[in-house]
Amino acid sequence: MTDRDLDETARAILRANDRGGYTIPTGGLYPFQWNWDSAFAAWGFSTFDPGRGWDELDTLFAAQWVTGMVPHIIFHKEDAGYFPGADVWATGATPPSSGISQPPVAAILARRMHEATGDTERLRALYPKLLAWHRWWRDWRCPNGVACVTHPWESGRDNCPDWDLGMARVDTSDVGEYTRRDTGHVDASMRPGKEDYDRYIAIVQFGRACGWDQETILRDGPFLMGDPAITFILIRANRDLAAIARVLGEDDSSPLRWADDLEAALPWLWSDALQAYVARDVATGSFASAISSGAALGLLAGVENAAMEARLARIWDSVRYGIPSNDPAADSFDPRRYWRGPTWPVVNALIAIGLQSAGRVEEERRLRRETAELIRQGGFFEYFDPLDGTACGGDNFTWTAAIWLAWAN
Ligand code: 9WN
Repeated sequence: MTDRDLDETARAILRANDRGGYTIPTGGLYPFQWNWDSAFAAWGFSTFDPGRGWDELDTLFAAQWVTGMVPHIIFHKEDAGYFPGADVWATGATPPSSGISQPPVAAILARRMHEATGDTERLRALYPKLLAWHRWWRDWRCPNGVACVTHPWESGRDNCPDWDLGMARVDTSDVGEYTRRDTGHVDASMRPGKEDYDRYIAIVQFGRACGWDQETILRDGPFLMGDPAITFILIRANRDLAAIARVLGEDDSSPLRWADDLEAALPWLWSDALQAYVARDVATGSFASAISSGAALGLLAGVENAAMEARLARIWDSVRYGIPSNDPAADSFDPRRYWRGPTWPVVNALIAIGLQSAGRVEEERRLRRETAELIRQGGFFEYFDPLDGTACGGDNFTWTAAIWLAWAN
């Protein structure tokens, strides 16, 4: 297949996963609208149908809560093929949605979409919603300065080693029986384990029991960890939002201030032992024991740190394809198990945005080449083994098709 054939296939995947104004990540495994998947889908659509790209973001933000939170899943239509569905979350939201958020990449990608396609009016309509969402992150997810997550699913990097410590403290004794659906769609050895799922569900049950009251969740919730990835994404997203505000002639210095405050709080995530920014448990102060791709997203935020760069260079050089989601030197590294080792094209694309901004042309080219090679060899899969390139997880994946069109090709 030539690259132009792959372009055609990628566009066909986006069209096939389109459910009318929103896309699903892939049929079967993920039958609803996911937050950061949709932002990537919008970026992909913008390369051949800009109006449809903006529609994707509009549908996502139409599900924004009055608090400003943009949920991580929007259950537009019922589908028994995924667990936990709307009935388990029981948030009472319209449209039905989950009760947590996901990485705030929308402003970063909306800015790029606008630069490529114009359409200032579509961006203008989105701006107050982006601002409200970023304010929500500031008010409800930065209890000690950096961005924290209240559930591993909120991080978008579900079972990465960052969360092991916090997850170990989650009590699962009252979870009860439930039936997973994910392992009916893809190889169970590539998915999070049973113990992980019990804990995921226990955290959801806590949120549901307190009516998704954020004060209670932050104060008494079973899981709260500082996330280097979301902190870095939010730094970049706030600076991009400030740039959007300038284009629109809006006068609000809040996003720049929020970005500076996040950057000033970064030392809290610095592990002397690992010489990297890693996740940290708010309750105990303990650091995660491995360097994940969350650290590499420092490049997206433009954070400079020589010691960290040396670690990242070693990690990248120890695999053949892309930035791995976990350090191959760590005991927890598993090259095909979801966020415990595989490389994810979308994360590579975010890192590349940072490399581009910093004028690091050679590294950006290398990351693009390695990611493109994975897709050329394996197709539009969810993620890949960084050692031998084996394609893993779901096929015909929206965000892999999107980043092929918008960046990797
Ligand atoms: C839970 C849809 C989502 C991605 C996440 C990825 C995975 C869900 C799951 O799939 O998470 O949100 O059920 O495993 O980890 O990043 O947004 O593609």
